[in-house]
Amino acid sequence: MTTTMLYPCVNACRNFASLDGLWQMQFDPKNCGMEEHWENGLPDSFSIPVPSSFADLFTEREKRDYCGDFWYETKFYLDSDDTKDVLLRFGSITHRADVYINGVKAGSHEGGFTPFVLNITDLVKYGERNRISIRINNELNETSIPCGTVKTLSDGRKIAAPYFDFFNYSGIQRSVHLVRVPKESILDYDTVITLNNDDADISYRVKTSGEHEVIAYLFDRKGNKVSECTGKEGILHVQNAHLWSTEDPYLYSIVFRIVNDDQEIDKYPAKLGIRTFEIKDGRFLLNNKEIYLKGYGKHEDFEVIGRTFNYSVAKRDFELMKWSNANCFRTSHYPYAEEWYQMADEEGILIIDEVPAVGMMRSLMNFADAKDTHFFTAPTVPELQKNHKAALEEMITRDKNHPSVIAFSIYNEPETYYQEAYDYFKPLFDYARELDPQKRPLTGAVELHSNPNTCLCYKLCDFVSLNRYYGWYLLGGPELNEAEKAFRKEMEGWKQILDGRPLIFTEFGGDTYASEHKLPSVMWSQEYQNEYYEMYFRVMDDFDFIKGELVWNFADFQTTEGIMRVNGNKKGIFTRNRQPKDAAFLLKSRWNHK
Ligand code: CKU
Repeated sequence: MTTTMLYPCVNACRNFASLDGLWQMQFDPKNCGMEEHWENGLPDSFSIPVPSSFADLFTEREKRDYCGDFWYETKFYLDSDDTKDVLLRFGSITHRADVYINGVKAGSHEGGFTPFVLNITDLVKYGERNRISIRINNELNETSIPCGTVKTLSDGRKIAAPYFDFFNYSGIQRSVHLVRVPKESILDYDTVITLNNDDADISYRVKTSGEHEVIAYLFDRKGNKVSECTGKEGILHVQNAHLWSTEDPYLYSIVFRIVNDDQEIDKYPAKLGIRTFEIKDGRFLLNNKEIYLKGYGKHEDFEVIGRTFNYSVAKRDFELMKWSNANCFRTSHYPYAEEWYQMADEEGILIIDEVPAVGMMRSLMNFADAKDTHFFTAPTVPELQKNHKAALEEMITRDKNHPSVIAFSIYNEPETYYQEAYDYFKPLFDYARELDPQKRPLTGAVELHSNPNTCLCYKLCDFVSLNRYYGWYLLGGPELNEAEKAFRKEMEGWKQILDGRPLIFTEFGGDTYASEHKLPSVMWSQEYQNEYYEMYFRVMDDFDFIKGELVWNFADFQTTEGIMRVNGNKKGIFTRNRQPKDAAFLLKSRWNHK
């Protein structure tokens, strides 16, 4: 059978077992694992939690900063069941993996932020213990996203040198599932919603691995069946549809069944929100009503757990977003764990979903040293584009049915001012439009060098997304008034060329130390963070093509070490342990009426 990215579920037809827990791990700095056949058993391993970002678990710098090959191993047991296939599903492995079952290669995957699924039915020994061995590699390069490089130290040790501003957390960072599905099963589905007055039509398509009939059902929250349709494609009519919105994130259940007369072959249930999202006359419309985007650029990042998904941290983040009257976040700079999207559907928070296309300029100092690196002329570009395309496909395939996902972001801060960049991105935008059944708006975020006079790629976007640091990286502190003037001038430029596209800010902010207060303000103080944001809001409110503001960042987060960062990026509105800085109250009050 072909693989499926559907999130695992349990019912009479299918089930799963979690393989999360303590696995075995071994670093392979000499790259001898392959030669010595570590796929048949790790010679000198230690235990490690799965899922986890391994870096911050250790007390030794060499382990935290480890870059290169490393191996994971665990065992599992399965009873035989001839009626089902066995799938091994990884929520993500960062950045690439070769997977072996009982010493036999089962598959590989490139890209650290999307799931991959291997059909291991023929590799499993039933009624016996089985071994999963994985060779993982976390090196950065210019052929895969996110981009960066590797520095080799004089003792031969490698360290990651990202062209981006977040720590290169890696390992098996998301859950692992052993999934059992019927031989003939549901592989994927998509939905497109249209509203007709009070009613809605849900056009659906289901992909299965067989030829039997499919029936689709829609149930309301109380479990009452509200619609039914037979066929692999069809329309579920919903009378008096209860719409999904940020104020009232009502979710129905959509259920697909494969049937053979009275026999149920497979069944897959999922949540479904009835909503439309589009751009019209330069405005964002959610269910035909204008919506202004308010919120954050985020990271998957927390003390000790790094980028590992944790329900409690995520719940706290959603509570803080709602407390501050935000309605949206961008998954800067990579697709997040699937549970984020499930929770956003429930909580009524909108998502701009971003592919890990970050670091597309050669910068080792958080972009301050980067400009004109002619990134898109390198011989690595065709391979990079192939991996970028695959990451896009995996993200859109995975996330296309979430009501919370309103847009896809195809890049963060590449050098968009070269024809080569346009030629690189054009096919990726075309492909994304083809892949998304809901035809969500597409965007990409750009830094200051991509401005109205230089940017060639904004024309590919349905809305323009700007990352701007007037008053921080340039014209900061005593020059804040000058920053405001320069900022206004740039906005006048965009006004001339947007041609009906809305413009939003996907980043603006300044590093702020939570313990720092000063009157009059200085950069890094809480007072300055407030003044900085007040200046931005003054300017933004004077330009009506601006339709959203996502501040940078939701919370302080870990980065690579360097003179630009004080144990991480401190632009958070909240501290890394999720307590408010003063600016949180400013945003809360503004977003209460914006
Ligand atoms: C942020 C030009 C802005 C680039 N932007 C990218 C983001 O990942 C960084 O964290 C800047 C910053 O705080 O410098």
